[in-house]
Amino acid sequence: MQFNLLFCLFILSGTLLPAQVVFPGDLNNDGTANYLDLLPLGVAYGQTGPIRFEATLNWQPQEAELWGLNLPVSGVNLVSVDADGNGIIDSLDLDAIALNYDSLQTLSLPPPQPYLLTDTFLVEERPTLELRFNRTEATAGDTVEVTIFLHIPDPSVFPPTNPPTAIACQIAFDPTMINEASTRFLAAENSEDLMFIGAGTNNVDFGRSPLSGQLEFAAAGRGQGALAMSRPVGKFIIVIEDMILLEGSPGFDINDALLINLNEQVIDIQVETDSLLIVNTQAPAITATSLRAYPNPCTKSLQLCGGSDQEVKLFDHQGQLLRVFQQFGQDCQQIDMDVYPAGAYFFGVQTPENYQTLKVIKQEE
Ligand SMILES: [Ca+2]
Ligand SMILES: [Ca+2]
Repeated sequence: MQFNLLFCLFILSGTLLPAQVVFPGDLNNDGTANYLDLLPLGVAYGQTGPIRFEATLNWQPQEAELWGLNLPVSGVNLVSVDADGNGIIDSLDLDAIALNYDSLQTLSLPPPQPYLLTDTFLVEERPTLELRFNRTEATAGDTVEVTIFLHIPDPSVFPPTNPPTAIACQIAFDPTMINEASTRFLAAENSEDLMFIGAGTNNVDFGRSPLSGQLEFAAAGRGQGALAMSRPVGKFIIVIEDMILLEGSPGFDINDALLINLNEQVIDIQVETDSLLIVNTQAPAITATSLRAYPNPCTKSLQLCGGSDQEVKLFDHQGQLLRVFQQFGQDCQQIDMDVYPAGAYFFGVQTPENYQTLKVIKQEE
């Protein structure tokens, strides 16, 4: 009888799936814990499997039993996605990503592989990931709220069984203009259904030091099509540096945007960034060199005065240089604005005393 029981146990253990080695926080088993690890969490949310005995969130190799499910495209076993090893994939597994952010590993089994999503879900009208600033102009010390907004032009293109569920991107900017120690990520409005992770160079929440001038962000639904229609997916607060040497655009840009659906297929996406202009509002006293323009607002042309014997630059509201010309003596000169669309423009001049900008508005005729 005892022999039979032992035999049965032997047979059972032979059918158990082989042990894996996982690192908590490297959910996609690509060798590091970072924002991309939120994508598998969105896809596999709510799945359950064997718990990991003596699980810890410490960044160390941990043996675990293979789960019976893999991620659909990358093929990563769900045992890696259950980062805290409690047998259920949910938002608590986010902690392991945050705790071990940017840690590297080569000892997982199977060994780490690049996270390659090779399947594309084709849509005619591409979604757009946008950076929306709550103001168009800011100056030293100002706080700017930036909404990361996902625009889905036609929600009906996504089958209800396979909606977009997770998004990730990097956001680049000019670090000399932004006080990076003050950057903070927040949940977007009405986003109880979204998990998110955001990291910056000085973000103490994650205790890391990646490249200056870069943020990393990801948001994911909880195993549902949380991203099947237009909505804000995240938000961050930036503070403009107290000492600004240059005026113009802080160069915010979205890179490597990745939108995936529940089947872990990639949906082609475009990116767009609102304009933000950093200006110096510490207005200098009017001197012979002070720039003045009239009429302002203008329609076809304006008279630009001041800036004597200096090179004057004309920028659009995004900080793009449009034209460079010379001011002579105390004279005013007529600037033709007919060639530009309606909107805000800036003249900039480096005088012997300071750098000045002058905002002018061009109106429709
Ligand atoms: Ca990873
Ligand atoms: Ca878990």
